[in-house]
Amino acid sequence: MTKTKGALIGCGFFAVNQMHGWQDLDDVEIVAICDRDPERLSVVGDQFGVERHYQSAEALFADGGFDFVDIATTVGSHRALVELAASHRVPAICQKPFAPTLADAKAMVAAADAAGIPLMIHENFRWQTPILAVKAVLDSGVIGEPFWGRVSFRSGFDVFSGQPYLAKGKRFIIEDLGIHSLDIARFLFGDASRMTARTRRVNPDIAGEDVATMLLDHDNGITSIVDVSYATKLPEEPFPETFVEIDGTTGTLRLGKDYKLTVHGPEGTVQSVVAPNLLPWASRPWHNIQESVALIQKHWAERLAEGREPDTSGRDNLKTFALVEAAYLSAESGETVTIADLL
Ligand code: NAD
Ligand code: 89Y
Repeated sequence: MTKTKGALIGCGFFAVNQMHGWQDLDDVEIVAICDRDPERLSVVGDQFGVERHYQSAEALFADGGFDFVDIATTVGSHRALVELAASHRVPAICQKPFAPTLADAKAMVAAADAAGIPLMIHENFRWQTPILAVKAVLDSGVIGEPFWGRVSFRSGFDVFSGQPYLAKGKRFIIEDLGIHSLDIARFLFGDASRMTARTRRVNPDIAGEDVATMLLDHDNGITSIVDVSYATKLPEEPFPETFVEIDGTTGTLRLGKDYKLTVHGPEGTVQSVVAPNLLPWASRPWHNIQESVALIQKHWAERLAEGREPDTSGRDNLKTFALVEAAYLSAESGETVTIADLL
C-alpha cells in the first residue's frame, strides 16, 4: 500500500496526541518532524520513530518529500506556517485557534485558495463521540425542530500546568476553549448571525478572561447559549466534558455528566451513555479529546484522498472564528455584534 506521507511542525504538549492519531492510520506515515526546540524533536522523534528532524520549517519544506503538513504550534506562528505550506503547494492542517486575528485567518484561507491546496483547521471537539451522538439524535428528528440550545463547559481543571502559555495571553477562554464550544453550537444549530457576550476574569493569576457567557441568534431561528468557565469549582470535576441541552418542538435532549444522554420524545424517554472510547494510547480524563483527534485526522486522510473539502476547512472555520471575534467585541462594547459585518 502506498502511504500518504505527512510532516508535523510543533512537537509540544498536544502534538503527541496527533502523532498517536497518525500512527493509528494504516495508510498515513509521518516522515518528518520539526520544532525549534531540539529537545522536543528528540523526545517525539524517539517516541514515534521519525528520523528526519528539522529545527526550521523553511528547511523542512525545502527538503520536501511529504504530501501534507500538520501544524501543531501555538497560534502566533499559524499564519506564517500556513503561508509557507501554500508557497510550497503542500496541503495543510492547522491547529485551533486559527490565527491571532480574523484578518490573519482570512489571509490564510486566501493563500490556500490561491495555491489550490486544502486547508483544514484541527477543530476536533465536534468529532467527540458524545457530540456526534447528540447530532445523530437531532438528525433522527425525534425531538422535532430544535428552537433552543445550550452548549456548556464549566470546569476548575488546572489547564495551566500543561499549557502555561494559556495564563499569559490577553485573551484566554473564548480563544482557547470557547472556540470549540462555539463550533459545536454551529455544528448542532447551524450558522449564527448575531452574538451577545459577557466575560470576566475570576482567577487573579492569569491575564485573560476565564468565564464567558454568549448568546447566539442562529440563522434558522434557534437561540443558543454557549457558556464556558475555568473558574468553576464543582464537587465532581467534569473536565473535559461538554454538556448540551436542546429543546425541540416534540421533545428534549440533555447530555450531562459522565456522558449520560437523555432523549425525551413522543414515544417516551431513552437514557444511554455515550462515552468516548479509551484508545490504547489515551489517558483519562483526556480520552474524549484524544479520540476526537484520531477521528478528525482520519477524516482529513479520507478527504485528502478523495480530493474533497474537509468539514472544518479554513473556509468553514472562518465562521467559527468570527464568533470568537464577535464575542470579544461584544463583551468589550456591551453591544450585540452582527456576524456578517465581520466576514
Ligand atoms: P506547546 O507550546 O506545548 O507546543 C508548541 C510547540 O511548537 C513547541 O514545542 C514549540 O517549540 C514549537 N514551535 C512554535 N513555533 C514554531 C515554529 N515556528 N517552528 C517550529 N516549531 C515551533 O503548545 P501545545 O499546548 O502543544 O499547543 C499547540 C496548539 O495546539 C495550540 O494552538 C493549542 O491551542 C492547540 N491545542 C489544541 C487542542 C485540541 O483539542 N484541539 C488541545 C490542546 C492544545
Ligand atoms: O487548549 C485547549 C483545548 O483545545 O482543549 C482543552 C485545552 O487543552 C485547554 O483548554
